[in-house]
Amino acid sequence: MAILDQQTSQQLIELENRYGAHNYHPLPVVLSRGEGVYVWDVDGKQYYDFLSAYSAVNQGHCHPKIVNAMMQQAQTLTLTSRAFHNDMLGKYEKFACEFFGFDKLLPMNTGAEAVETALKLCRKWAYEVKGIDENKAEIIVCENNFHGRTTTIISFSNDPVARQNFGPFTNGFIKIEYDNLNALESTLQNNPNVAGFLVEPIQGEAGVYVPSEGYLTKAKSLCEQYNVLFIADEVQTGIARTGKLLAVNYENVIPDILILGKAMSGGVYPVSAVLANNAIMNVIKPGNHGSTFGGNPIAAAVAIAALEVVRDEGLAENAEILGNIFREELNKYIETSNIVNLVRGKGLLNAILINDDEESETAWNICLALRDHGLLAKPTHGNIIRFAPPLVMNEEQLLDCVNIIIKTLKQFEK
Ligand code: IF1
Repeated sequence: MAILDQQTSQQLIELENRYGAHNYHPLPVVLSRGEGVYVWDVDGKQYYDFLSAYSAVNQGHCHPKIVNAMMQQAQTLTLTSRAFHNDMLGKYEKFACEFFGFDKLLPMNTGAEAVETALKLCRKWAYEVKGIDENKAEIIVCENNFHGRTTTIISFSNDPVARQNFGPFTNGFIKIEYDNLNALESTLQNNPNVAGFLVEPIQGEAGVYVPSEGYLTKAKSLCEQYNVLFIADEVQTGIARTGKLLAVNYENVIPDILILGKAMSGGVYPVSAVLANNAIMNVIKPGNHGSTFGGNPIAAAVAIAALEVVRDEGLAENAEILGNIFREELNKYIETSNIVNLVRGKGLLNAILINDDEESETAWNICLALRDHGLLAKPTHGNIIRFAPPLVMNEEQLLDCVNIIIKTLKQFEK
């Protein structure tokens, strides 16, 4: 039988089990098509996508403008490597630098690569500009962070499943409690070799933890006071997801280093980037860093189109309005619910806390029931379910989803 013949969900899941590494535990649904806020499984059943590929599909599945940009470029010039110039990279770098307000951009592909790039940039700046002794630089990170899956990045994770048996780990990181300014200040006071502070403006994977009002402002101010770089990981919170172009915009904080990924391409192609001003980015010289696909012509064309969609379709404004409606409706239900403790988030990055312990299967079972009711979501940790639909959703669709979610949750009321 030709491998691409129509196969059932179960047959396709079995192919993955047999031939694919078991590094995920997906919800049992096999998708074959996506358009806007909808995805369809191999049996033609339609779902609202309430995960958006972990906030990579902010512009909606298969956005025509972005797909067309990719198709046009793919028929023209796909990859030159950086051994030569090409006619797309400079245009993209200029467009993105002006879009986010920075002097320079270093193009990469995945979020983790961009985080690694930011760490290298921060360390190099620390040795060559701040004057820290070589190999002594420390970077402050937060407990319960998620910044990717490379060996260096998991070196400063405290998720045992992400770390177990992957040592030895990379040194040079100090962990502090998230949303704790005293911890940040005392660490800065007692560690003269701190080069940077790497932080998620909202901790996504940890369970959509929104820090206290003013945390980012004060943290940036402490970084300035101690000549330490404020590094914002906006791979998940960026590109309009939280109701502003960047989550740091809620406090008018300008990071020294900005990390972007995911929706930088609308989920059409791997595109990530690190942005900084010349005083920092100019420490990078030829041969210091790179990647075969970083800044390739397709990535450049796709990223310009994806960012134009965010701007032209007012996705940040839409996310802010719909996010407020979403939390308002969920909070009304929570007043009388015994299965949901709270809803939290900003814009269309939200999560609910299920009234059961972390080890229970309740959140998972709720997601299975949501799937049966035509909405796809997945727990982050144990008893927390993240809700993050594409930002192109309209109010009617959102309220339809709220009804599906509440109807489903009521089935689990104790
Ligand atoms: C998985 C969630 C996890 C990220 C932030 C960097 C990266 C991510 C703030 C790395 C990636 C993805 C990775 C994916 C699941 C998803 C995720 F929070 F979004 F849900 F894991 F925490 N910084 N997040 O969120 O970007 O290399 O993946 O392009 O690894 O399971 P990447």
